[in-house]
Amino acid sequence: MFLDRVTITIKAGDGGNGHTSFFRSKLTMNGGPDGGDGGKGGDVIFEANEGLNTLYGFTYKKKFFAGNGEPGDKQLKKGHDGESVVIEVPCGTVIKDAESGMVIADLTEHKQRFTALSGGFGGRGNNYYKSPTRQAPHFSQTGEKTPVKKVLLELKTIADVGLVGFPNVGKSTLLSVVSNANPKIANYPFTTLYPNLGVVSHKGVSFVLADIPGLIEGASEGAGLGHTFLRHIERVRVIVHMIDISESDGRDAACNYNQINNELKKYSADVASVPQIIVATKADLLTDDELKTRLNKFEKDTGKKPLVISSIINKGIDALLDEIITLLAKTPKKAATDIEMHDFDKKDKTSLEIIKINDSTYEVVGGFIDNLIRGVVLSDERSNAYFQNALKKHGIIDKLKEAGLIDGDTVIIKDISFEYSE
Ligand SMILES: Nc1nc2c(ncn2[C@@H]2O[C@H](COP(=O)(O)OP(=O)(O)OP(=O)(O)O)[C@@H](O)[C@H]2O)c(=O)[nH]1
Ligand SMILES: [Mg+2]
Repeated sequence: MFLDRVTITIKAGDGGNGHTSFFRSKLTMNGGPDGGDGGKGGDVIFEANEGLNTLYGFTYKKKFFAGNGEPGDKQLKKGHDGESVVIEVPCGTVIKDAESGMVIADLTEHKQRFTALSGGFGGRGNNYYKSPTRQAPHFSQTGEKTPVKKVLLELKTIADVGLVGFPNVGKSTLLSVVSNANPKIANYPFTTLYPNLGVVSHKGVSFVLADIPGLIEGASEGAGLGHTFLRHIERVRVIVHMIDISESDGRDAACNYNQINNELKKYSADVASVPQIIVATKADLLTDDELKTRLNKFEKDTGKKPLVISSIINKGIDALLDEIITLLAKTPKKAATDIEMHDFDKKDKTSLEIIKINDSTYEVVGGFIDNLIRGVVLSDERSNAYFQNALKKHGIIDKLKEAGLIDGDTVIIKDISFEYSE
């Protein structure tokens, strides 16, 4: 099975919580704070692998969560870091933020890696909070929490040359004749259901040739096997546009040629501007005179003079390969997909929203609060006092007042609520 587009869910590991403890021994009853820091959460990493050529592996497994950091412990023991998760994808996989549709990575080279999400920081143990004025901090910091994200993986075949044309014109046959590939060939349309790649060596030059499933009118809008396969010619440098000059399917060759070009244009201006070599196939099915007449008509209708081949009797194949390597030498390699500047891995530490729940109750939510509360243990009086001060210092109390907060109202923050007094 071939799969070239899939959405998966990923999450970096949360940071482990810091620990609160005090040193104890036979001789020391009231030692200093010795709570260790929590471990860092694992990362989510993508790695390209040339041994894969489909995203099929994601049919059943669509969730990839890295390990959480372990909590710190007494005696200043730091928690273990969470294990990173490495997700293998085929070369040519473009990764997009499923929410915004923006491209965040394009993995083209074997073993190329991209860290999509980094793990949350571990919380500080109480030892960190000791100071000359605070000898015995009874609180530690919780680990940083990481969000669940969705990414869209899209496979865009990496090949130098793409074979394009109506179904049944002989694309797979040509691939099988010139390369090491062994695609399925049959005398009916849509035999090829996904792109096949083959390596061609000709006069000391080698290039990758892709056989793309047959296109028909309306492909750019999803007809036939649809535009999903047009994606696979986005990266080719040369298109070999194949037409069946024997017209064995009863369709006019020039008309087919124009229709395919229209589909390419409708799909993208970039694809439409890729240099083309036009190839008239199945020449062996015509007499010399018939062939001449058909070629003249094609030239009159389109203004183009195709190369003539027959894959079956090996006619014109060498000349075609000559033409391909000449054109490839003149055509620069395509630049990698533009990565849109987009902070996909951004951890929200600034958002703040006040929700009025009823006349006398307000809730404060957002990344700013989540981050602030990490260092707070509300059961600890001093920690709580620090938190209340921070709410004032960062203008949150003022914002609540603007929203209507008065003496005696209730404020809810995360899983605590308190009565506000001036
Ligand atoms: N006589 C003749 N038949 C050919 C030639 N090339 C291909 N064929 C035949 O045409 C039929 C279709 O060939 P394929 O290579 O499967 O065509 P395709 O373009 O890959 O078709 P789809 O995968 O359906 O898009 C098969 O029966 C081939 O044997 C040729 O040069 N001459
Ligand atoms: Mg085919």
